[in-house]
Amino acid sequence: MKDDPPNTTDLPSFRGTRTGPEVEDIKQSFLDNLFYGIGRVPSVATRNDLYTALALTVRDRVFHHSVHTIETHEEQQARRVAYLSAEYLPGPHLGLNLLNLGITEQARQALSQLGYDLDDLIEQEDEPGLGNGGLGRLAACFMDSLASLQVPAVGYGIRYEFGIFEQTIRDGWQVERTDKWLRYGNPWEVVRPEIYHEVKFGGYTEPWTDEKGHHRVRWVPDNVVKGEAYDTPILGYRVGTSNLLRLWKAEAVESFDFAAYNQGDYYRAVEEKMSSENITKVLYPNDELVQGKILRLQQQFFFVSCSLQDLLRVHQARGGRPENFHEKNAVQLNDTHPAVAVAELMRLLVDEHELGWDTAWQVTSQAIAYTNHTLLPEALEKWPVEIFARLLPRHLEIVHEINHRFLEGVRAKFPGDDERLARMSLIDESGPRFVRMANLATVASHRVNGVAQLHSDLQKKTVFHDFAALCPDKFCNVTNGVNPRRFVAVGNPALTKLITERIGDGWLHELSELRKLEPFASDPDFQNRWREAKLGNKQKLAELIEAGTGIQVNPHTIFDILVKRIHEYKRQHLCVLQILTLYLRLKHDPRADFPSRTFVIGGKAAPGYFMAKLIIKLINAVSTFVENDPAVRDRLKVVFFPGFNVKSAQHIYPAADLSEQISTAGKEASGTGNMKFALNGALTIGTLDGANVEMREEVGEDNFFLFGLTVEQVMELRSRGYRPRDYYEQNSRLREVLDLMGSGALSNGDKELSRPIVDNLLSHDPFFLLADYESYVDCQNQIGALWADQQNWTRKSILNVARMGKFSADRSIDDYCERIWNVKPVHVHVG
Ligand code: NBG
Repeated sequence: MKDDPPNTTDLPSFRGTRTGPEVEDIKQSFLDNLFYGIGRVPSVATRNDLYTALALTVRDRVFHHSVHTIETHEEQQARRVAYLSAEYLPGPHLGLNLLNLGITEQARQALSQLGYDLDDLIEQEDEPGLGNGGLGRLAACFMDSLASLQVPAVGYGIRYEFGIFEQTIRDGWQVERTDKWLRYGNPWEVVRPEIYHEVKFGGYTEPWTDEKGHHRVRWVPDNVVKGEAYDTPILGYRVGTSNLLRLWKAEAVESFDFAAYNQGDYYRAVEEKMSSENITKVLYPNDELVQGKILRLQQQFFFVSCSLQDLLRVHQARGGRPENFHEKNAVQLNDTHPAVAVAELMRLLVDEHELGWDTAWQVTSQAIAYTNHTLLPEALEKWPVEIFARLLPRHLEIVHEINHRFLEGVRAKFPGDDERLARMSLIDESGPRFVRMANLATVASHRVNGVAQLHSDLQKKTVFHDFAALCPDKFCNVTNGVNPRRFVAVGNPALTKLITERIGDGWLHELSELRKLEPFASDPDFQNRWREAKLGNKQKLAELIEAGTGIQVNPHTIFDILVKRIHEYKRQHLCVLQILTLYLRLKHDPRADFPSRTFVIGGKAAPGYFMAKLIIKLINAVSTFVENDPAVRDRLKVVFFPGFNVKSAQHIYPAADLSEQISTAGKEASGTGNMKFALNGALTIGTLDGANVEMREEVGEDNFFLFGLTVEQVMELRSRGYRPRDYYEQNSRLREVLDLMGSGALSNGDKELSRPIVDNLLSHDPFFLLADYESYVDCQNQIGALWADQQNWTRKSILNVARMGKFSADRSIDDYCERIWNVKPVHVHVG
């Protein structure tokens, strides 16, 4: 037996059977994994056994890349990115890993020779729902792109035992069920019991003087929890690089409290184990008031502390010193969830590594950068000082010290401006005291970015106005992007084949190559095939819809789709107003001249967000209402698609004709669903909000359906005094729709059901639905008219795809590397 770790030249070749790319290799290793990986023979193997054997087969090949990546990165000691995110929504791994390895077809053949169907096994995979929506999905797209661009990176996060709830619909209402994604195990992760860090909570601090006479502080915690590393390899597209997603699971430091055990108190002994493990039990759904939820602050601190300790450990193992940590590490905060990293890195550097405050601050502020993902005031995190102090007494002292020094600088620049000081302070003292996490992140970061140009501009005018006045150069923009490998190549094989036949497959590396499609936009043959691909995707979605809801939809109608988290600012209820407008048109004139439509709406509502849940109920009520009316049933369908997640998204985007991006201008930071739809050939109806603005610039205004107020108009209307009831009174069409909603007709005579929505719209309408209604309905009518001209529609669809190159997450990552991280790719050679 050889004990020394092998060096690169000893590593098994990619072409050996265990990790080889040929059909025979895959067949053999699939059977080996079935027999020896999970101890099953084909005659008794369940579908999940077969899936697991295939996943292990693919994982072997991914690990082959991982070991080469680790070796290369160790050798080169390059600067790397640490992406800190409380959420990741990676979606199912199997299909994408096959694509990235370039062995999808070989695997398909290998399985078919054994009598199995690849697509069937791909469908078997449950996805890790470790995030809420766009923010978590963006983190996953970024991990893919970092690896594909060969940027050394590690994603840090939390291994929630229960991810985002599963959504089912009962009697039209959302019902939440726990997401037991680990039920059948997870073949993609490997636990590393030897990589763990201890995380302290509570207790008190005490000053002491070290032998050199320096003033020091010691934190004496109440309890300590252990974070254990679970690693998932993230392979790039057709490259050697496979980076790590390292998620932390909380464990008790001791499995049993032996003192308690010895006293015979068995239950108290196990209690600590249970309460420690609670920390990573469950993901918090967003859009709820989380203020004061101690467990959430525990989660944030837990994963941040593990991650920073881990980074420092690796840095030192590579010969680095704490004072040059920032030279080797770019730490990105994905929103404010990991913002406590600022105080924790300072604590680690000052208290544990004995750096002076100023040096530690240099290191911290040059290492850390922060991405802001929303301007909604209720989503800007702040923690009651009292809770913060109880859980993180040392960190509160550090926050106060940072604040003290920071405010001195502000005072010097703006003497006598106490209001400014109060606004910029890390502590909100206007009422009960809070720690403002966005301010903490902003003060400490060398860069703060928004996620679309409009959002970044608004940031400087609104939430970060004072900070931008102090240091304008700190603020920049990086427009979001999405992963075309997952959302086109894996999700939409028909379109991928068509595109690749015309322009080759270079677009999967460099999305701007899609431009080469432009010359074919009016080519009748290409157009026909384009429509055929779309129709096939719509047929598949129709099957899924029928299986999930029992509703039959006609793939020849316009598939008009709105999928995203349910929120009033995203205005799913504006879409409902449009549906009822069409309904009433049909009732008034059964031969009304507009194309038949299938509306598909999907998304989860936060369990505690009453209005969002009511909107789901309303959509379902409208769905049943039109379905029960034989006079409209064939012209208008409304489907609420239950359980929208990454996996179902991969079937939904490819089937859309029309993408609804209808948030109130100024509210959606970027949106990324908008990009996924357009890349799959949907035309967009949208407001000038988030990344819609840039998408419209790229695809051309003729190829984008714009409606609604601009940000400036919204602000102007608000300051003038918005009176939604005026719109109701002046627009008879709108009045009829709202009256229908309020009449109880949609809900078997129950007038109370939609009352909160109708009342809210008539009296406050904080998201300006009524103000935008007319423009929206007019725009929808134009879209209906265009549908009749299929050639023109298809031409616009092709042009949309051709001009979406900018919205690859690869481009976003390039921008981050250049504008924020100063990190360069490292080529990994796989033998
Ligand atoms: C969301 C925004 C989206 C944006 C994603 C990713 C949060 C806090 N923000 O508009 O609402 O696309 O972040 O940047 O989830």
